Amino acid sequence: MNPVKLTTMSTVLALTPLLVSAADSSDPIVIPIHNWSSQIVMSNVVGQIFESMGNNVEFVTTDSQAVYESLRLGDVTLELEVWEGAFGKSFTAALEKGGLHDAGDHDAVTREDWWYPMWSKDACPGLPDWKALNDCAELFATAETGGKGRYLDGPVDWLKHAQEKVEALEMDFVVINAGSAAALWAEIGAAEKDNRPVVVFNWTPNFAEAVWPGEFVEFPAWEDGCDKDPSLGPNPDKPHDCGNPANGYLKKAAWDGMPEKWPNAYKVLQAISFTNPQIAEMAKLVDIDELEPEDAAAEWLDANEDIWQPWVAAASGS
Ligand code: TMO
Repeated sequence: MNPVKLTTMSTVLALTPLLVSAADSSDPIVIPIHNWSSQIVMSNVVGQIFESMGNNVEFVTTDSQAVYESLRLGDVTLELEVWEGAFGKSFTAALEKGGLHDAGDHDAVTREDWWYPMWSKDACPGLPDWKALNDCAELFATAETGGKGRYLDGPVDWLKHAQEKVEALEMDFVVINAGSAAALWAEIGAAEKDNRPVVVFNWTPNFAEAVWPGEFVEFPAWEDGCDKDPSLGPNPDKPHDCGNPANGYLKKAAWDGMPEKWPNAYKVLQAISFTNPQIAEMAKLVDIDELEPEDAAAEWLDANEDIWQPWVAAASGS
């Protein structure tokens, strides 16, 4: 190709954006997948929406804390479920370093904390107060916890700081990490058979609330910075002496390069906002109906065109 032609072509290319809206790159949009069902299904839902717009999509399984560093570097393109309780700290730290940004809130309000099914309260009627829970600690003891209560926490990458909380509040509980979300549901299901008191990590929105009525333990109320500043919360010498936010956010996050590289997909990402019932339903399709995440996503999209098609229309029409 001679230089004259090149010049002509780049002139045409330079004018193109004025005539038609910019096209998305054909490189894959990389969507990270973690270890709880709503996030996996939602990621597939959004991936299938992008594919329906002609985009290429790639899913990668990543650690749910390390993902914020990957996002800063552009190794993954977006994150669909930034839960304030579990990931607020990692997300904020990554924002301060730069390279990713807040791509807006979902409508959903979230909570993640110690939780029990209602039969635990029959055995320990002072619940949901955390001091009452602590006074009942031995009711929650098992052979492995030596007279102290057993608290089954989530997988380690959700970093709930339960051990620090137990120490800061001087609780008679032993923290055990579940290997997977499924291990939490197995623990509740096994306890249900003989109404054995249990306390486990749980969250909302989730499928579990439709299966096992229950409540969150009420710890000293969350104050911003309670996870860092010892002076906040009842123990003046230690951080982590309060509950997680009771009305937490659920955010979307994006790599800073996304708007320029995939402008149409980015507009859809901005428009996306899921509600509590929608997210609980996504988890249910996998955890109760036992669909594969991909099929759960296809089913969700089929049943909810009125919800997601306007997001796509708004992005392409403007
Ligand atoms: C991150 N999670 C929703 C499982 O708490």
